[in-house]
Amino acid sequence: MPPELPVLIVATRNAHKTQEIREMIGDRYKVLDVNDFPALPAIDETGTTFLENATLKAAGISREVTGLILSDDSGLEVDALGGAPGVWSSSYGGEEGNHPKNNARLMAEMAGKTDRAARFRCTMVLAQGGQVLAYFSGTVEGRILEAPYGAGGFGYDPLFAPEGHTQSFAELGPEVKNALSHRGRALAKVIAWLEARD
Ligand code: ITT
Repeated sequence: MPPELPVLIVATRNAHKTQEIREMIGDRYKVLDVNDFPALPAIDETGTTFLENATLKAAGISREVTGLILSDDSGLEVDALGGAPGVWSSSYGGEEGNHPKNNARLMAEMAGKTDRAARFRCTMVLAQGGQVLAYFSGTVEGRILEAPYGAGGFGYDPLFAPEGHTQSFAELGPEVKNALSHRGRALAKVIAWLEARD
């Protein structure tokens, strides 16, 4: 029998985030998320920064579940919108986690804007037993497209083309996205930290 992999629990209800993290972690860890622990309470994201919310999620879940916890708080910052939707990316369209409504609002707000510069940011926090172990961040610069393109990814991916590409994250597919993305860049630092520790 092959040895059991250590477990990493992602403090998210967003299965897309978990899937991307699972693909990038490979066979280093068995990746679960809070959907695998239905009795867990929801964590209120009352922070005003990615780091505050990532810390609330990782520390909160690590008080409830034994083991290594990783949180991901992320969002899209658009220069022409003064950095919005930012920390509030998930509910920009008025309803938490409603990606079509979020994208429709982004398209409406960006109508006629010539400055299309934007970036995704991701902050990750590792925690265990209620204690924060370390935090990491990753950013990818890019631009907001004039219309949605592609069916891959999630969230704002059809509307975001990373620097150096004309296609959206949703068109480029998971391999290219993971290699360039805010989440991929933050997670590479997490993996390096864990490898140095273990
Ligand atoms: P959890 O809090 O349970 O982790 P969530 O989706 O609500 O799930 P956040 O509060 O961090 O997570 O909000 C992140 C939002 O930012 C997400 O819902 C998308 O709207 C957007 N987002 C983050 N990463 C993205 C990505 O890789 N591609 C497209 N949109 C992304």
